[in-house]
Amino acid sequence: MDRTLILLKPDSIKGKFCGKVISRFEEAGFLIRGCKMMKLDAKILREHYAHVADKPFYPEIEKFMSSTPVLAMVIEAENAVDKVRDMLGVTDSKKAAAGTLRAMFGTDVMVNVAHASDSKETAAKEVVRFFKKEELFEY
Ligand code: FUP
Repeated sequence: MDRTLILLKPDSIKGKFCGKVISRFEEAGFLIRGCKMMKLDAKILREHYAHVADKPFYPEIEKFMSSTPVLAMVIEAENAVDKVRDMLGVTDSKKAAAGTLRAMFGTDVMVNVAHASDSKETAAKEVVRFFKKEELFEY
């Protein structure tokens, strides 16, 4: 079983479709291991988006991602990273395949429903970045 980090972005919060997204993960067999609301500051965003922090669009990402709290989750299933990314669709919501979460709820490349870790290695780092050990649950 693998874990992956999800951040339900401000468009999910403002659009009130967090529940629908979480339902899809649960229906697909994922277990919720951790879940909390967080206001992301510039420091954690710069760390999380280090791979794009020098891009011209980065200030917009920082502004958007701190415009409301996000819902951070750690969810678990077999092959969790690939499964979640398949369910979300590609980064650009406008290009996301029909039936994916971004095709259904997303707007564009930045306003795209949720972040999900892009590899098992990244997931391990991202889970630690956003969750303390005692915030994750075995049951
Ligand atoms: P993802 O793995 O889907 O989060 O996407 P990336 O790592 O490629 O992008 C990181 C963040 O930058 C995403 F929130 C999307 C955003 N982005 C833009 O806003 N504009 C771009 O041209 C590319 C990415």
